[in-house]
Amino acid sequence: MLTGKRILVTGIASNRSIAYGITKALYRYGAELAFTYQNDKLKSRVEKFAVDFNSSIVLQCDVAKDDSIKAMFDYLAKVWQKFDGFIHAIAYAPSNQLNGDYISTITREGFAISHDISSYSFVALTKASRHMLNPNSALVTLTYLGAERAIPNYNVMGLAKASLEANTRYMANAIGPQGVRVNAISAGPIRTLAASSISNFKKMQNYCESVTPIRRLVTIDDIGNTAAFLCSDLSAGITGEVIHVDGGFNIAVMNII
Ligand code: 0WD
Repeated sequence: MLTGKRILVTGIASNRSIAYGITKALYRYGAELAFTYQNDKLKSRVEKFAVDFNSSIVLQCDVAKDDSIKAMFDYLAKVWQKFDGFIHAIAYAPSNQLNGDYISTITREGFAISHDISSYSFVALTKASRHMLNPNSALVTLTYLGAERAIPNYNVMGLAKASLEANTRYMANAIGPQGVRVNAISAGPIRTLAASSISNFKKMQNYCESVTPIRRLVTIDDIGNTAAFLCSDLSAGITGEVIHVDGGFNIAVMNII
């Protein structure tokens, strides 16, 4: 399904990361992979993962900095002049933004950082690499239901995800004529490093599990399989979409009765 496709994966922080589940699926379906890591703390870990997926392309990239994005793609261009898309699995808000009453908690700085790292970075990566993207490339990002509904403690990250979803549509419209598709996966809650900074995350997962139509939480492999489909030509007619991979949680209400 992905043989001959070269895909760059961002946002692996551990083997629990959604990006790790996506990597497993992309590799299983035949993609050739390259990876980025945010900082030196994550370097050796991502290098080890890369070996498992038969890749030697592991590049530093902090999406908060345009120089870092440019340097990463300059380096990538030396090994891959052209490639077929990337996975954007990056988000950040200061932890003091993700706990308590939304109005009291939000700050101008928290708003700016969360939107910069969690939404702007998606188009920033695209701006810096569009000349390297083959026709039939696919860009995939990760969002959450907090973009559409008010969810306790998710707070400003919900606004940033709403921005990311609009970004997905604007990017899809702008780059579609070049043959590139852009989609988002709205994942159900999964215990990862990023999720651990959200207060009462476990409680939220227990609730989800009990009311979700499929009566289980989704896994990084569920997300990975959908990402592989979105990167493949099987999804050639889909762009600008937000696809929920949440076991149907978003379509149901009243399941506690
Ligand atoms: O329940 C969940 N875990 C959900 C996550 C539900 C729905 C969506 N998502 C989204 C997240 O919001 C994010 O966009 O999925 C994406 C991946 O998140 P994840 O797999 O849950 O989290 P994690 O394994 O922590 O990876 C996110 C990584 C960072 O990890 P840490 O924990 O070190 O912050 O994003 C990276 C970093 O590696 N990251 C950056 N990368 C480059 N430059 C930056 C940055 N400035 N900031 C964060």
